Amino acid sequence: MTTKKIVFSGIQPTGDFHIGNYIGAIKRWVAEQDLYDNIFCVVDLHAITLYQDPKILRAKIRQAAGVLLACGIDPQKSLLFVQSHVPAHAELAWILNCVTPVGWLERMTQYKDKSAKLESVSTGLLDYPVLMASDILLYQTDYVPVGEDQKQHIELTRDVAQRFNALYGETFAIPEGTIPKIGARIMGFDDPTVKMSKSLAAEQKHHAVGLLDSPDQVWAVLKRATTDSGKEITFSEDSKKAGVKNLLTVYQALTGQTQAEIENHFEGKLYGALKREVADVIIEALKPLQARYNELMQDTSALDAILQRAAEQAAARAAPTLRKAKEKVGFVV
Ligand code: ATP
Ligand code: LTN
Repeated sequence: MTTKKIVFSGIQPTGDFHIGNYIGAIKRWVAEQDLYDNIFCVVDLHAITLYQDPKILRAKIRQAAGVLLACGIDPQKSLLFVQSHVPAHAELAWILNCVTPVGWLERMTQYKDKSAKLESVSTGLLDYPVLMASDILLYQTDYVPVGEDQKQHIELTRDVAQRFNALYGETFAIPEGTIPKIGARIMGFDDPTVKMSKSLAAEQKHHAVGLLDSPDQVWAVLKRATTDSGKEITFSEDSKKAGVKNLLTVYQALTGQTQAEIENHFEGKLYGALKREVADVIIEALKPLQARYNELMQDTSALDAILQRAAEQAAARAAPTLRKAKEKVGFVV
């Protein structure tokens, strides 16, 4: 029997999951479930690096887990749990903190972007990537499927693992980030110069399509999507055409068609038609998952039971690596 490679990935319960999260990450988690030994985590410890209203956070954690199950994460094939339910994540993060130079963290572009907008920056925000390294390294992960924005954090995870291994001896597997070929960075529909994100979606009405949005809501966003003053519908690299390219990329990721097929299909059509067709493809993709979500959330006790069982299993799987790390640094274990 060949043992399957281990996949770990996480998502923050910081808002409503959007089509960028789906295309960049969740869709692949689901599609590749049979190939790997999968561990997926709702990273609530990461979420509080920026203040969250406690009541809303509690609801969003369950919503996040519910949406992932509705998207097709199968608890028979994958562990799906909540990060704070497994204390090993925070424990290993502390140990890794002690081998991570502050300079490495200050260089992270996500930290620079997020901290620039704040009056007061928490230590947690700076430390965010070390906690992420802990998530990944605890499970001897081989692959980390994420969107492009997480590439730098995965590199840091590898550096931290290598540094720990060099200082204390072989302890952690060195993971590899896997970025999708299509849709690694879906841009905001209202502004194709910025990455679509949950935080911007909360502030800007026409920024993103949420996975639980109604057909009317989807169309309200799509019909206002930023395009340009031209009329060619092509996958052009011209920065002026970034809006059109973004719409085509969403279309491509959801239909699986080639760029040539898509450009052919839209030849001679107007931007209005492009927006309508992209909206329809999104609405169709969301329909089945929304139906499953509504069913699942009627009684959240089943969901809570899944999360609890998975947390126990995750804790058992994390324990040997945490113990090894503690032994290596010289703790009495
Ligand atoms: P926030 O605004 O709260 O930082 P986010 O929308 O950036 O949230 P995350 O929870 O940070 O979402 O990311 C979850 C997963 O979705 C990660 O793998 C991330 O790389 C991916 N992802 C996030 N935004 C996009 C995007 N616009 N295009 C493709 N993948 C994305
Ligand atoms: N930082 C990630 C979320 C995350 C993650 C992880 C992703 C936390 N821990 C471990 C992959 C592996 C983000 O998407 N913002």
